[in-house]
Amino acid sequence: MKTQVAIVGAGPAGLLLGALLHQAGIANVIIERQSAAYVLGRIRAGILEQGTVDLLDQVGVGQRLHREGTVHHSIELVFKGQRHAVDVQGLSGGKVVTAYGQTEVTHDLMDARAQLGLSTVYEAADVQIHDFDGTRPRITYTHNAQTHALQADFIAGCDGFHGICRASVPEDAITEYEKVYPFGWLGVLADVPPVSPHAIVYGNSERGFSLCSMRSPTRSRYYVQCALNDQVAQWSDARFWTELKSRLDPELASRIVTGPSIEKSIAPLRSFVAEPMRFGRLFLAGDAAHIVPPTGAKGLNLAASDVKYLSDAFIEFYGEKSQAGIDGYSERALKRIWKAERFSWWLTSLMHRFPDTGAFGQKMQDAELEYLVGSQALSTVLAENYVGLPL
Ligand code: RFL
Ligand code: PHB
Repeated sequence: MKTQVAIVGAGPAGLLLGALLHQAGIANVIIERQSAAYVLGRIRAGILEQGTVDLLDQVGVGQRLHREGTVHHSIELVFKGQRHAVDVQGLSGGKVVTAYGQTEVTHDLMDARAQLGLSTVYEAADVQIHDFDGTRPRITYTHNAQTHALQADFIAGCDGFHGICRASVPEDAITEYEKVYPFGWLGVLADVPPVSPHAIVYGNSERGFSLCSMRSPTRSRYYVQCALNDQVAQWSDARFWTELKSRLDPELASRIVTGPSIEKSIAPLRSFVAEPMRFGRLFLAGDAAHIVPPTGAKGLNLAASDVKYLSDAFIEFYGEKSQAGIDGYSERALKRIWKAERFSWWLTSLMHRFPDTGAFGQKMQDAELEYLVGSQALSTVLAENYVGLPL
C-alpha cells in the first residue's frame, strides 16, 4: 500500500491531521493500535480553545459541537473557602472556550473520515516505522494475522506519549525535558447536572486541588487531587463526593448534585517536551512530542495547533514544492508548546498542594492567589493563556 502521509495514531492529533490533509487533496492513511471503540472510551479533555473550534469548523465537523457544546465566558477560582470569578472573555478581548468532550471531537472526526471513505486501519499490531531518515519511509504492522507494509512520503507520529514513533528515534538525536508532579488527579464522570454550567471552577484548599467541569447540561466531570499511589478501588463514589465538597466553598458545595459515577480514573501529572519534533521524514505531533499537566486544559488544544502547523508544512511542500514549512515545523510548533508548558506548570503550581511546600511556600501561594484575583494585569495573563495564545 502507498500513500503521501502515513499517520500513526487515531487520537485527536492523527484524525484532525488526516482531515486537514484530505481537505487539501493530500492522501493519507491512519494506522491505529486500538479499536475505534477503545479510542472513544477514553475519557480525557473537555475544554476547547477558539482556535481548536475554528479548525474543527474548517474541516466541516463543527455542527454538533456548536449544537451541544457549552460556551464558557469565565472561570472561577476557589481558595480560602471563597470563590472569585475571572472574566476570561472580557480580559482576553472577547475570546471564549467551549466545553465539548474529547470523546465527542474524536467521534465527529471518525464519522467524517468514514463518510469520506478515508482509510483507517484499527487494531493494527506490532506497528513499526522504518527508513524515516532516508527518502522512502515505511510503516509495517500486523492486521488480521497478516503483515502489511505502508510506503509513504512522510510519517506523522501522532501516537501519544506511549507511542512507538518518538521511541524509534535514536537517543542521541532527541532531547527530553520532564517534570513529574508528586500527585495525580482522580476524575469522575456522572450523569448529574453540573454545579457550575457557566464557568469552569478550579479550587485550591488545604485538602488539595479540585475541579468542576462538565460535558453537557446533564453530564458533569469533576476531579480531585489524589496521592500518586492511590487506587481507584480506594475511592468509592461516596468518598469522592464528600472529598470534592470539602474542597469547595460552602455555597457551591451545597449545590453539588451527586449520583453514581459512570467513569472513574486516576491520571498522573507530568510536564514533558521532546526536541526537535522532526527527524528526517518523521514528524511528531500532539502527546507524542509533549505532555502538559491537565490544569491548563491545553493538551488537546496543543495537539490541534501542532497538526495545523504540520498540515501547513505538507500543503506548502506538495503545493508550492517548497521545503521551508517542513524545515520550520519543529521550531514553529515548539514556540507555542513551551508557552503552553509554562502556563500549565504555573497554574498547576498555583492550584495544588505540594507535599514539600513548607509554611513559607504556602504563604507565597496564598499571596499569589490574592494578587491574581485582585490584579487586572495578572488576571489578563491567566485569561489570554486560558483561551489559547494565537496560532
Ligand atoms: P492520544 O489521544 O493519546 O492519541 C494517540 C493515539 O495513538 C495510538 N497509538 C498507536 N497507534 C499505532 N501504533 C502504536 N504503536 C500506537 N501507540 C499509541 C493510541 O491508541 C491513541 O489512539 O494523543 P493525541 O492525539 O496527541 O491527543 C492528545 C490528547 O489526548 C491529550 O493531550 C488531552 O487529552 C489532554 N487533556 C486535556 N487537553 C485539553 O486540551 N483540554 C482538557 O481539558 C484536557 N483535560 C487531558 C485532560 C488529559 C487527561 N488525561 C487522562 C491525561 C484531562 C485528563 C484527565
Ligand atoms: C475536563 O473537563 O475534563 C477538564 C476541564 C478543565 C481542565 C482539565 C480537564 O483544566
